Amino acid sequence: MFREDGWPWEGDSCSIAAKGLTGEGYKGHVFWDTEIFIMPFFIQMFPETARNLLLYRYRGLAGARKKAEEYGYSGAMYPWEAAASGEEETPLYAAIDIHTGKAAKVWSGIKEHHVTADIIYGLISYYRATGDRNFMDQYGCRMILETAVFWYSRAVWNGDKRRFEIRDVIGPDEYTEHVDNNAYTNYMAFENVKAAGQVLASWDNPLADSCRKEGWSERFDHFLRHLYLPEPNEEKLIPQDDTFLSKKKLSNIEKYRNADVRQLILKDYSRNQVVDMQVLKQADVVMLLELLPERFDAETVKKNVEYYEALNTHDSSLSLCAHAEAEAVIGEMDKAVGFFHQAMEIDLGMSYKDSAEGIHAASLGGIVNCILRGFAGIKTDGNMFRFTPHLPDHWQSIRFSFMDHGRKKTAVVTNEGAAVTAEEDDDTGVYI
Ligand code: IFM
Repeated sequence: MFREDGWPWEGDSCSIAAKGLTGEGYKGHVFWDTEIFIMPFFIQMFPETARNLLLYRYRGLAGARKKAEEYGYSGAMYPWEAAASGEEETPLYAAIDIHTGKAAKVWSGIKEHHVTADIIYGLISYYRATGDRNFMDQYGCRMILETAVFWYSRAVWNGDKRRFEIRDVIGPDEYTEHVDNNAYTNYMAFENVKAAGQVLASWDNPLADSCRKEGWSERFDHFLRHLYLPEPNEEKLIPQDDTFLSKKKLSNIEKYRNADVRQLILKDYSRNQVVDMQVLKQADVVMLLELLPERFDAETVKKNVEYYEALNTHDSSLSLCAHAEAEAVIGEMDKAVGFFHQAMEIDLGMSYKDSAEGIHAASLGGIVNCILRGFAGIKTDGNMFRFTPHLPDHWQSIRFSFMDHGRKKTAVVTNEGAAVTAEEDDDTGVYI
C-alpha cells in the first residue's frame, strides 16, 4: 500500500506481503511468511513495526471469525492468504494437473490451518521480547483466546486412543495434503492453547473474566492434557503426520533437488502421486524443531534434520534458509554454509527465475533467522537467553541488537561465546 506522496504506508492497517512491495506475485497477500520468517527481525530490531504487524492481524479478527464460522468451527481461524479485508483470499484453482488436464484445486486456503497458531507464536515472541502489557491488554489477549477457542473446536476426540487429534490438514510442506496429526500443526496449536491457559490463569481483564466464567480454563486444560503430540519413534524420527513415514520414497529425488526449475516433480507426477510419496516441498518437521527448540534433545534434532533434508526438493523458497539454520544448529557447517549461499542466491543469483514477480521476503527473513538462531545460536525459553554459536569458518564475529523483556541489548558473538551489553546501563555480561 502506498500513501498519497508515494511512500509505502506504515501503520496498523497493513502488513508485509510474500513479495513485499516489489512485485505482483501472490497479489500482495500476507501468509505465515510474515509471522514466522519476517517478524523475528522486526521483533528484535524494530519492535514498533512488529507491533503494527500484529495490529494488522488484530484488525483481521472479524475475517478470522467469519472463516471459522463458514467451516463450522468456533472462535477465530485466520485466512491462509490475507489482504485488506482480513478475509480468506486464497484462489481456489491453480496450474493444470499434468494427468487430468484440469486446473488443480488449491487446498491451502481450505486446509492449511497452522497459520492461526503461527500468528499467535509471533505474538508471544513479541510479548516475550518487549513485555508490552498494554498491547496484550488491548489486543493480544483477545487474539490468543479466540484462536484457542478455534483449536478447541477444530480438534476431534479419538475415543479409542483417548486423545484429541487434528485431522485432515496441510502442514507447512505443501506436497503433503489431507493428513491427520501433522506434527508441526499439533505442537503449534498446543502452544496457542497453552498461551490461552496462561492468559486465563493470570490476566486480569474483562474478557479473561468472562472466559473463566464460561469454563474455558477447564476446557483448555483438558485439551492440553489430551492433545496428541507426535513423539519421536524408536529411530528418533518425529512422524511428519500419521502416514508420512509409511509412504514410498522417490528413487531419483536428486533429479528434482538439482533442477534449475522449481517444482519439476509436478511435470513428471500428478499432485496426488506426489502426495502419496515421502517427498517434501519445504521444511516441515524442521520448522517445528526451529520454533520450539526446547522441546527436543540434540540427537532427535540431528536425526530429523538429516532424515527430512534428504527427502526435500526445496521447491519452496522458504526451505533453504530453514535448512541453513537447522544444519548450523546441529554443527554441520559445510552444509549450513552451502544452504545459506543457496538461500541468498534465490534473489541475488541467476537460478531462481521467479524474482520477476517480486523478491522472496520470507527467505530474506529466514536468512536473518539463520544468522541469529543458527550461526549465533541465540535461543530463549522466555526468561533467559542462551547462545550456542556455530560461526562459519571464515566469520570472526556477529554483532547484532536484540530485545530482552523490553530492554535493547547488543550481542557480539564469536565461536567462544557471546558478550552482551545492555544499552541503558552498559552492564556487560558473558553468555554461553
Ligand atoms: O507461504 C508460502 C508457502 O509456505 C509456500 N508457497 C508460497 C507461500 C508464500 O510465500
